[in-house]
Amino acid sequence: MSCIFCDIANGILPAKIIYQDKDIIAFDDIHPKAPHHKLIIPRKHIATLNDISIDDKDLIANMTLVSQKLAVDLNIAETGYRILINCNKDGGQVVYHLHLHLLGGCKLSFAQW
Ligand code: DGP
Repeated sequence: MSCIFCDIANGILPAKIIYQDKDIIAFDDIHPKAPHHKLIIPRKHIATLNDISIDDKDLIANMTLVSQKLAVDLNIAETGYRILINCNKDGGQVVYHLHLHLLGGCKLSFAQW
């Protein structure tokens, strides 16, 4: 099955990539909900948060560390930011490739998630 984020990770679809390593890639969200809205994804296809296992613990930890690094790079670490993962329909997940949202650059409301 085709996956937009696999295509971005594989260079098939364009994206404004701001970070990459052998396991993780980060890029601008196409529909930003804040002045800074980045997506951090694993290169390997994991559909939802329900699908991670203990074998993915380093990957998930490293995705969190990438978000921290990006917050510093974007100069929003001190003012503040939010990271979140939507899971399945009621969680608001639209793209079924695990991704961590990094939002910042303004005072975030709860509804802004
Ligand atoms: P979620 O609702 O958690 O599944 O968030 C999916 C996000 O992915 C949403 O904020 C918009 C973003 N998005 C969807 N398609 C594309 C795309 O083709 N390129 C980029 N850069 N972002 C996308």
